[in-house]
Amino acid sequence: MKYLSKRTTAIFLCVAALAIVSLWHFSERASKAAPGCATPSFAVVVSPNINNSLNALALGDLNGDTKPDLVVANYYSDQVSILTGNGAGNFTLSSTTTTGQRPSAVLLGDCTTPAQFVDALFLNAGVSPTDSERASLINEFGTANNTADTAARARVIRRVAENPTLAQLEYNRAFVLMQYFGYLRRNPNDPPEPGLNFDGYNFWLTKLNQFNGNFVNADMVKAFIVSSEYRGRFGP
Ligand SMILES: [Ca+2]
Repeated sequence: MKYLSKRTTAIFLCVAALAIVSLWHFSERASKAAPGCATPSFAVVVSPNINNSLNALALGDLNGDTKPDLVVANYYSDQVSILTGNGAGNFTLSSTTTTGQRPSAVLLGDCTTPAQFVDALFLNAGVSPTDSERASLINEFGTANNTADTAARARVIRRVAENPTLAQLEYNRAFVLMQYFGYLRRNPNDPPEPGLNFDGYNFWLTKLNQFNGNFVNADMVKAFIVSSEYRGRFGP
């Protein structure tokens, strides 16, 4: 028993000595920078909560601002998250999408076809193109099956923006808004607008669209001129 006690004490002392030497050695190494480098310093640059068990990530510019963004797969959350980079090493959580069970890898690539690109533009514009117009715009990309050709994208965007139907719709929206600014000197949803919403604006916009922008036939300007609100601006 006495022998075992001495042996245990000896082993303990040896382990303690090794630990002290290792700690001293590690601290010496840790405090030294690599040749030509500043003193090592690390700070957390990814602060958003990206959920449970980050299992894979990929770096790429997802929003076209030339600054790298991150896509991460959260294994146990069954989610994929996008973190937008500011170009200085900081990332902000911008969106999270639920996936199937246990996403374990992410891969980046341009998967938008010319047809999808053209359809999305018209959808956002609220305009339905003719078949020939749609085909003509898709043909801007030639035989490519993606939208990597930035010059073709620019041409398509310009042609959609110059679509006569879209131009008329935007003109009508601005025209109705001008009635509120010019005759009533207020926003469409400001008092004394009933409900303080855009119901009145939308009513006149719908009517102007129905008359293809002909404000005379739509009785629109006339309605503003004879309104008690407009006439009340000049007297009781
Ligand atoms: Ca970016």
